[in-house]
Amino acid sequence: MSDYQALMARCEARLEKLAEQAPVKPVPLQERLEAEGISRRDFMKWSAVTTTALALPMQFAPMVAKAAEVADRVPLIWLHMAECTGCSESLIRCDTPTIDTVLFDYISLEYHETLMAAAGWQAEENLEHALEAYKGQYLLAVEGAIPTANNGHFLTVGCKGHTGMEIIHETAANAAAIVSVGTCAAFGGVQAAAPNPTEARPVDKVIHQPVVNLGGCPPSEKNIVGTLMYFIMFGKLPPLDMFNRPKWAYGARVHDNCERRGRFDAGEFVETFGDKGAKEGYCLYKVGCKGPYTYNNCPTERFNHHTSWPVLAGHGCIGCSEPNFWDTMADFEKPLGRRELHSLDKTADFVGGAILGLTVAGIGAHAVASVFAKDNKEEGQ
Ligand code: FSX
Ligand code: SF4
Ligand code: F3S
Repeated sequence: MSDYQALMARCEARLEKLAEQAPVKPVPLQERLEAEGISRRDFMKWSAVTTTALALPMQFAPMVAKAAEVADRVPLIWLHMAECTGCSESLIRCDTPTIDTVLFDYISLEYHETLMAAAGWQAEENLEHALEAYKGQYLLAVEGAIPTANNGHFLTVGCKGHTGMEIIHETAANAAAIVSVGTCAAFGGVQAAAPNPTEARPVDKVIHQPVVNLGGCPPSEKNIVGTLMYFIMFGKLPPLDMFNRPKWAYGARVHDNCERRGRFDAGEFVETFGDKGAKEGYCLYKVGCKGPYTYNNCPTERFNHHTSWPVLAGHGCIGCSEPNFWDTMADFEKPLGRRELHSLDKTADFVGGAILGLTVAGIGAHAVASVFAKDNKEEGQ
């Protein structure tokens, strides 16, 4: 059996098993979508787009649809640690519901501090019940870093005053899979930026189980829902890169798919915000764009109903899906120059250094091209 056939068989068997379980939600997904004015045709289109985004062959599209329909059989526990809740906002903050947001509501969301109606003791009880009832089956999504200084007491959650460290250990113990949603949970984020007074750490440095890291401050709704879909379909973690990010979402540099890449190649750069080049949509490298060092699918998937992404809105990428970006990518409106990235990680050093070398060589050549372009223009004036 080829790898591809084995993957397909695994997916079919998993979906059949899930379909045999009693539905958790009283109203099937299809009816919910119809109630929101989303047609079957739109849903099938979404399945095809999600299949492509997940880097799966098109034959998987009906399985993506099927996985969405049985998504309510997969319990999801979503925790908030030290963070801003922008990751949840990225997913739910839409003026009209999309298939992704309806789906998020349709999944058996057992616990989510900012979305659930329960509060206080009731909320604590819900979490305890979910951990017991779905032992070994639930998907654990964590938003935010875990403060570890002072025995974790920089972060206590709920009326029992448990620390983030206690909660993460308890919930991770029997999770079927763990997803760090956003750069804070994945790499520490802003609270882990120097001097990191609370000694905030990423989830995978606090527990020992494997974790999928969804970089991005915040990650797009596509990267969050796509990862949930992958788990529903295959019951396992997707192929990951060196920072444990799913390759389907973080396999290419922002720079590789940027719509301004032609400008970069032509040596057409914005020199200062608001200049003529900015109005013409020139490349933002010289005003600090970190797209050449950043792995994410923002240019292709975008945010908020596929409306826009940072570079399209006119600001450079600040590298928000990379480890320690607050420290390594700043100043956000100046080019990095020859500074090394990820100085704590030798492999990353090499990769970052190699990318940087290529880019700087490219910039050198383009700078020459820019000078010629400028000279020609001046001569023609
Ligand atoms: Fe962090 Fe998510 Fe940035 Fe905020 O919670 S990744 S600060 S968008 O919300 O964790
Ligand atoms: Fe796009 Fe930034 Fe690369 Fe320029 S440097 S092409 S704006 S990603
Ligand atoms: Fe973040 Fe850069 Fe995308 S700043 S949102 S990775 S374009």
